[in-house]
Amino acid sequence: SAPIDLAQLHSFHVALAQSTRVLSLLGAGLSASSGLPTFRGAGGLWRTHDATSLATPEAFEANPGLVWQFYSYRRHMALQAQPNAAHYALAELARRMPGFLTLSQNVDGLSQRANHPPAQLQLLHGTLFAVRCMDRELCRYGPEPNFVDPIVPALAIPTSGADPTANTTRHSAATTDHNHQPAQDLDISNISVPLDSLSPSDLPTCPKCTHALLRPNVVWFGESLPWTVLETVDTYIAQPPPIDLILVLGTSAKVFPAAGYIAEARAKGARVCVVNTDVNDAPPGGWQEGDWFFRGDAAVLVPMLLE
Ligand code: BJW
Repeated sequence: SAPIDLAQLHSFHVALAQSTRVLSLLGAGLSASSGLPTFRGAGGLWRTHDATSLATPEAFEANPGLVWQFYSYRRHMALQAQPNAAHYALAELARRMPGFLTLSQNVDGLSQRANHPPAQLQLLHGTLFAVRCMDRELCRYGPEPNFVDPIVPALAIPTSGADPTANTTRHSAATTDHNHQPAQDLDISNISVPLDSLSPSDLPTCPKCTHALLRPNVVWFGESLPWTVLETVDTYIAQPPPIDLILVLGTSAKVFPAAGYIAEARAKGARVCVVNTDVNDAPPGGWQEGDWFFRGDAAVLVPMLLE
């Protein structure tokens, strides 16, 4: 991390001490030092795998095996990871400030595992650890919590060591090593390989209707965020007194409507504090007078800011 500007840190501490209503908007950078790749940054999950080809309803329709393999890998990684000091500092702030609300774009479950008070945590993009039936009209099963890893045997994560051809040939359920290793042994390039050997019968099936596939309870591009979440956030923003601060932590702030909450909070008079390793990731609309920018690892900086 770059050396912290102590004058800026002091000015932020003064503002936080005078605040009663604070929003935080979390992104993948918050979990980066827990070992989970970000989406768009260096080493990002989607640098070699086109996001829109995996995180859309159309992709699931076209190749549910490939999309499930991607999510099975992400579930496995997230279960291996531990919350970091930033997750704990935010949970602690929530406990001491009733007017604090966290809006998390992260689906990794780490804020929950850091005991963030659930009433002050809104999951904008859902969670990896719940599933629902693809048949929303007749069946409507879920969302139901599900932490089983692998969720079905065919989605066990292959280890790169187990099969020397793992990085160049396609995996089938038959070549999968069920005694999987920690996530860091895994070569992510595996998931870009077409999984034409995975048939729908290998994939998680709805226990209620017993015929439709289950899907992860995340928000894909083109899908609406959960209505209850949108309503809770809108009510929080509309309700007086005005919001004092919005903390924008480890997000590229490129995905809407999440990124739009920064401007909404500003419009209510909030000052903006950004923590990011990349100085170029300005909030939408650019920097403004009175903003704070702390460059570096959120896991180091967030606890310093919130102490
Ligand atoms: C560190 C660090 C360290 C690294 N410390 N920092 C307005 C304008 C244009 C388009 C739209 C618009 N409104 C809606 C759209 C369309 C679309 C959209 O936003 N497109 C944009 C790409 C332009 N939005 C949608 O489709 C949304 N739905 C919608 O609008 O529905 C309308 C509707 C209404 C009614 C009925 C039907 C429809 C849905 C968006 C869902 C996004 N879903 C994903 C996937 C979730 C599942 C999964 O995880 O697989 O959410 S996309 C992906 O991006 C994921 C993330 O939550 C999200 C944000 O990414 P994030 O967290 O910011 O990660 P990165 O990688 O981008 O950034 C990491 C940052 O951390 C970087 O800045 C690093 O520098 C930094 N960093 N290490 C601190 N250690």
